[in-house]
Formats: sequence, C-alpha cells, structure tokens
Amino acid sequence: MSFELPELPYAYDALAPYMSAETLEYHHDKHHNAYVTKGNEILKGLPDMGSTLEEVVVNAHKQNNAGLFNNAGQHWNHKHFWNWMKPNGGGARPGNLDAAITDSFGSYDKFREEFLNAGATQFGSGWCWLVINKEGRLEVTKTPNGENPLIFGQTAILGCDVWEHSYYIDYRNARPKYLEAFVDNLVNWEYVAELFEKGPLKIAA
Ligand code: MN3
Repeated sequence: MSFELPELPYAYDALAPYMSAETLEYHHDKHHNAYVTKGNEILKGLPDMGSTLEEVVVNAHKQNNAGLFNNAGQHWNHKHFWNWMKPNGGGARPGNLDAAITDSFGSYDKFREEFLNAGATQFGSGWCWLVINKEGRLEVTKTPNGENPLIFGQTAILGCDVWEHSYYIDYRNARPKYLEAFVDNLVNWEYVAELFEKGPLKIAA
C-alpha cells in the first residue's frame, strides 16, 4: 500500500477567522504532504507492513520502526483532522453521541473542560483526543508527537493537533485560545458521530 494526500474537504479560507488560509496551506500542503512523502519513501524499502493505514501504524509501532510510525501516525491523524473541522462547526452534538458524552463525563461542559485541559497541558508537540477506550467508554487523552491512540487499543473519534504549526500563525503562543476556537467554532460533530457509530476499529495486525 502507499499513502495519498487527501484534498481538504473545504476551501482554504473556509475556516477563517478561526483557522486561516495561510495556516491550512502550510499545514496541509507542506506538513501533511511531508508525512505522506516520507512515509511512502520508508514503505518502499520494507516488506508488506499491512493493507490498511491502521495496520501500518500498529505494525510500525510493534516493530519499533520510529520513522514509519511517526509518518504513518501523522498521516492518520491529519486525514481525520481535516474532517474533524468544518465551517460553522461546534454547536450541538447528534443525539446518540451527546448521550454517550453525558454518560461518560457527566455533562458536555465537563467533557469540554477535560479536552481543553488535555490540549493545553500536552507538553510540546502532540494531540488531545476523545477516544473510545478498551471498556467501550468515551475518554479524553493526550499523546506526544505523532503517537496515535490506536497503539493503546483505543479508537480516536476526535482529535486536535496541538503542534505549533497548527496554531502559531493565527494564535501565536496562545494555545488555549486556539483550543477553544477549535471546540466551539470548528468541530464537525457529524463526522465525530459517524466514527462513534462505527465503534472501535478492529485491526488485523
Ligand atoms: Mn499537524
């Protein structure tokens, strides 16, 4: 298999003022593209690492292939990240997902607080997540660099990129402001609900 850079699902200026066209041009065309290109270069020199991106992520991790793991993980993360946002995002969650959030966190506001806190306290580059954990419940987590919850047997249904390349042009060092804008104005809850309804990813690795 090989990786392919997906098109953004909206125009470069569609998420302004919360995320600028300049940020999306750099983030998608340069950063995500580099993970795809580098990942493909590494894959070319290896025996079969799996038939899906998820299998490649998990196998690269099992084999301690840090180069492949970082690039494959970041490809997975970004592929979904573009879909985790939409113009006029945020707002109400579809019913089943909203009920599950309330069940797992007590309330949406409690989830929001945990998610913002996870993103703000991830030291250095990384991601904060809403995952389906091994017990089938929703949980907020954070990971460094390109690490993906898949390697812990968790399925990410929402993630926010807190690498500086994701917010520095628009927010400078104000990561908490970026996280608030992401949750309140950008999240595509329909896409989160779609992943939630699909349930835990089963990986044949
Ligand atoms: Mn990124």
